[in-house]
Amino acid sequence: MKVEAKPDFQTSTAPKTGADLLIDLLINEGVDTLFGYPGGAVLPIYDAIYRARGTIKHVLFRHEQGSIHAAEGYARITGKPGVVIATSGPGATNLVTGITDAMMDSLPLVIFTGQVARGVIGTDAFQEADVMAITTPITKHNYQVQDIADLPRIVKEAFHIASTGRPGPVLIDIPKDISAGELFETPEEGTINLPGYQPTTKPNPLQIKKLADAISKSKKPVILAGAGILHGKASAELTAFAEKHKLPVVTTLLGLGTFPANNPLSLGMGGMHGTYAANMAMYESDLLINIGARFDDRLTGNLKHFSPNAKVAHIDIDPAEIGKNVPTNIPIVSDSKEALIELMNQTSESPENEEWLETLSKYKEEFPLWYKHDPNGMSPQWLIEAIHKVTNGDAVVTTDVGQHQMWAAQYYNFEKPHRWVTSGGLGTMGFGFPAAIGAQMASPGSTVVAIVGDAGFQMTLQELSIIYEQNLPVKIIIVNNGALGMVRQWQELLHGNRISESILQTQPDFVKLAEAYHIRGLKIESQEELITKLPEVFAYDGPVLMDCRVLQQEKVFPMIAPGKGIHEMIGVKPS
Ligand SMILES: Cc1ncc(C[n+]2csc(CCOP(=O)(O)OP(=O)(O)O)c2C)c(N)n1
Repeated sequence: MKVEAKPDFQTSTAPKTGADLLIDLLINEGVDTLFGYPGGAVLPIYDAIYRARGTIKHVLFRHEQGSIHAAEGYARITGKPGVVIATSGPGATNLVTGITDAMMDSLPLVIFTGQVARGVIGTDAFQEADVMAITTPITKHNYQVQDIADLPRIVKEAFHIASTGRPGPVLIDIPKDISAGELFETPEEGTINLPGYQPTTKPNPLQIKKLADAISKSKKPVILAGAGILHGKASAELTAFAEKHKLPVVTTLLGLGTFPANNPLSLGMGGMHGTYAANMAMYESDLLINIGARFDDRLTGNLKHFSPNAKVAHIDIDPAEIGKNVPTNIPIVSDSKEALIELMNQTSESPENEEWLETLSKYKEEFPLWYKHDPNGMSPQWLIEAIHKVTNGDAVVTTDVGQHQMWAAQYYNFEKPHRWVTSGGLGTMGFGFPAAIGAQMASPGSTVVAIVGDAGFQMTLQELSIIYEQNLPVKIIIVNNGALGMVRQWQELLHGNRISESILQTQPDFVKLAEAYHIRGLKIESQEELITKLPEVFAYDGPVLMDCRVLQQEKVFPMIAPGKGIHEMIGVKPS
């Protein structure tokens, strides 16, 4: 049953409040959608949202965590800040995982939390939590509004900080007496006053020259492309640059799609479950050019063995990233697009690297990604390939965290940027499905597929309500192996096969569950069934949940075990 809101708009004679001012400021910032959940401390804001109906859309999620992951999906697709509202105390603390996730993956968010009235802050008032202390380490910046006159400036600064430099989450905590307070005069328009915040976007020409020289002298160059390429909208420049000088490209997990997977220069993803060619390229390289990646440990493996012979160049808009994990010879603080354009202008000579390219081609040919086909069951890797085929590789794919995430990364073959939405840094189960909601809202014309694990989906599945309510045609593919698959894999390989608490002894009937939320549900148990149903599901103009039963024992290979170097992959070939 769909519940229609009553169109009983009031012509309010109530005085304008701090909350009304807030909504006006959001509209001025071009915000079209609010992802949120109400409660006592934000009631004045929700009253203002009610009065502003028709000018700004609010989507009522069923859990604050759902709302913030949706905002992350929206931000990943649009590049614009996702805007979240939650109440004080438990509403705010339910956002903590999403805020941390956005911080780790550099996603722009502006988050509004309600706070108890100024006079009772610090008294353990009802639903009080010290949100400023809790979120200081997980936000790019946070504010607590102490004076309504500051609100216009704070909102302006928050959007600016969230979306410039290295993007990230910014939180604004608003005490209830401020949002409920009557506005006797309209505060002055906000102006940004941030003398200490001046992100460097243009590269130093001398450093660019150094890198250009290093490229022309290199015999074994390799580019590592991270999500900084997405933030700089620099995929076209990256492709042009790599092609011009025949530079092979490895992408990070979050950088998938920044360089087309089918380009002959693409080595695929590097890191723990990356390709052999990508990892050996980084291991053997004499010049590693990192553009917008943060050298996280899942990518580098044991740092002692990471690119031991390479001169390292690192282009990043965040100076704090450079030299943080890997000693860097050529540091370049810059926006990725600006740096690539400058490099293009300055690099006249290409490296003599034919031998290197041949070696890498051999690695690609000899050690491709592999899996065994089992005629009696459905391989999860095959399932991903089938989704790729039916969507022509053009869908927006969101995932949870676990084996299915790695198979999606390995087998969806991303050709274009802004099609891949995953939780890379924090590795948050429960991310994929609500992120798909935000991605679909951001891009109504796109095919959006949420590829989720049977465990992770159960962490945020309550948002099934939203896809029905908002009529979002998200396709949910549950890669159902009856287990916490990735945990099981590690227990099998690294903990003597002691399968401790990683098998899901009972499962809901996912099809009935979908139906309970008014959407179509299908159970798929064989390849044949999938082949017949998949085109139908993707042709259907509405949400569908597919519970796909895959082989439980299947493992993600190849793999770098914890503590090992990138050249020590296991499972590179079928055993
Ligand atoms: C919130 C959260 N809790 C725990 C983990 C640890 N963890 C990583 S993968 C995984 C198993 C995921 O199982 P499932 O969602 O079924 O996906 P699969 O690995 O089977 O594809 C777990 C428990 C996590 N990443 N996030």
